[in-house]
Amino acid sequence: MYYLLNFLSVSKMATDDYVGFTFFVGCMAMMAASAFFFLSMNNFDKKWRTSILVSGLITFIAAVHYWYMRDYWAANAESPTFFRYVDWVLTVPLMCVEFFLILKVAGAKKSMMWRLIFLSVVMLVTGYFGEAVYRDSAWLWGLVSGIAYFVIVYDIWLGDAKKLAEAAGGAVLSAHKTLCWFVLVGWAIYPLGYMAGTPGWYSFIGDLGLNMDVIYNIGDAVNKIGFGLVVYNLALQSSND
Ligand SMILES: *C/C=C(C)/C=C/C=C(C)/C=C/C1=C(C)CCCC1(C)C
Repeated sequence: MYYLLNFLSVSKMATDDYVGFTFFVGCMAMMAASAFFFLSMNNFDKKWRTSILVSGLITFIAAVHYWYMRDYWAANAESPTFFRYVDWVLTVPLMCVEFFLILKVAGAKKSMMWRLIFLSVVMLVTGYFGEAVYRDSAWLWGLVSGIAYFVIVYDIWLGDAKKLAEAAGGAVLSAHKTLCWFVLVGWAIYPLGYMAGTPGWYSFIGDLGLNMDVIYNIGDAVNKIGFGLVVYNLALQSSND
C-alpha cells in the first residue's frame, strides 16, 4: 500500500489545511466535469462534438495538473507556480479555440483564433515572469500581462469576434455574450490572486486573509467548468432547434 501511494505520489494533507483542501476539491471537480463532457459528447449533433470535446480536454488537463499541484502543496506548503502556469498555458489557448469553434458557423477565420491564442500566451508568460522569475519587478510584468488581457477583452467584446457573433445571432450570440462575461469578470479573479501573492501596495488583498492559491483555484473552477457548461448549453439548445 505504501509503495502504491508513493507511486501515485500521494502526500499526507493536514486536516486544517484549507488551501490544500481547495486543491483537492478542485481536482475532483475537474475530474467530474471531464467525465461529464466526454460522456455527453455523442448525444450532440456532429457539428458540436469538437466544441464539447475541447470543453472536456480543458477540464481534463486541469484535473491532471490539480493532481500534481495538490500533492506539491501537501509536500512543500508552497505555491506550485510552475504546474499552475503549464496548466494555464495549455488550457487558456484552448478556451480561445472555443471562441473560434462556436463562431465558425458565422465564418470565423483561423487568424482570429491565432490572435487570441497569441495574446493569451503573452498574458501568461509575462505573468509567469512576474510571479516566478523577476519578483522585484512583478508589478511591471503584471501590468504587461494586464494589457494583453485587456486586448483579449476588447477583441471579444467589441472586435471581430463580436461582429461574427452578431452575424450568427440566436443561441450562438447569447453563448458568445456569456463567454465574454466569463472573460471580463471570471478571468479578473486571476489578477486579484496575483496581487494577493505579490508584495506591494496591492498585497492588502492577501491581508484580507485570502490566499493566492485559493483565489486561483476558485478562478479555475468557475472559468474552466463554467466555460464548458456554456458550450454544452449551446449545443443542447441548437440540437433542439
Ligand atoms: C483556466 C485558466 C484560466 C482561465 C487562467 C486565466 C489566467 C489569467 C486571465 C491571468 C491573468 C493575469 C493577469 C491579467 C495579470 C497578472 C498575471 C496573471 C497571469 C495572473
